[in-house]
Amino acid sequence: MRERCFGKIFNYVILCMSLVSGKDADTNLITKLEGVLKTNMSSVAFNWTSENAVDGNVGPDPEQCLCCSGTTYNTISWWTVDLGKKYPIEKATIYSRETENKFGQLQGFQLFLRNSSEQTNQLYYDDSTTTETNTSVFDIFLSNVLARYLTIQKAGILTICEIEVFEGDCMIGTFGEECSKQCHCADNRICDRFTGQCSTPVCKIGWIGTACDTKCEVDAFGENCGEKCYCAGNTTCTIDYGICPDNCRKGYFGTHCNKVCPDGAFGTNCNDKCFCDGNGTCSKDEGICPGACLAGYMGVHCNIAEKEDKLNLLLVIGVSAGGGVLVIVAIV
Ligand SMILES: [Ca+2]
Repeated sequence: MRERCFGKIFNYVILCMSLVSGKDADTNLITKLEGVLKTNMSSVAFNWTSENAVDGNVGPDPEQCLCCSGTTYNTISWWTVDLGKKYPIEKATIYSRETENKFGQLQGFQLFLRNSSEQTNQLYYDDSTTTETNTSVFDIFLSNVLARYLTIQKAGILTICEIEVFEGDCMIGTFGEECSKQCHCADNRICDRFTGQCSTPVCKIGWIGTACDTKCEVDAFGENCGEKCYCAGNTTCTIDYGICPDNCRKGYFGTHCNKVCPDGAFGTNCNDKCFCDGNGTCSKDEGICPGACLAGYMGVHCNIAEKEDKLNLLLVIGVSAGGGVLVIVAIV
């Protein structure tokens, strides 16, 4: 039970507060979904129709109250309710008819749940395997199973005076209608059943928002998405620790590719150097100097030493084989 009651007002109104989930205390979905849910059963005895098990009247004498659902005798008899949507279910309470011990029209039943019409029924409770007897009210705890359909079945005659289905909390990390949305709270803390607000206002690294359900934008990572990475090409880093899959973008280096190359360095992993004139430094990506090269250097990136350059460009233009004249041209 997740609710706490703090006192009485005028001796009859009890003020209760939900501690974590935001749901109303002990919400009976059968009451909440009146007019929405649909019931059905395998056969109808007398006029004890399937709706009688959800009319709010627990009986217990079906002949007096006309408030119970009852089948005729069949090999397998069943009663089912469709809640319309999936809900996390904390508990189901099933009320038998008066003198159940004499008639045995509920004992030995099985409870099945499923969350879609396509899914096959999943068995969640089998009364035939319990040793408890002389029971007229069955409380079945379901650990917040997400389900839309509940089916009760047994061999022979099935009579149910009332069923109550109590809404629970979504599993950790989920919230919203049908628990279909995901929250990413730090330390796997729970979030509000409806709004997704984390119980502590801290998200897992890489997520932001009240419900911590918004991923860091591209190239952002870390706590509150407060850091930025610069990966090569069209790649981006992981949202938590900011790791690039390959190289850094030209002009950046470091574990997260978020450090700018120091002055005088450029290119992939800042491995190339430039030598610009004066206080100028080249662009960090392509290594272009804003003005002239430093004296003694030349080239697009001002990283070719002129002396070296002269040697490199000393070209043997040709050799005259016939005249035996060797022509050497030095381009300075
Ligand atoms: Ca009833």
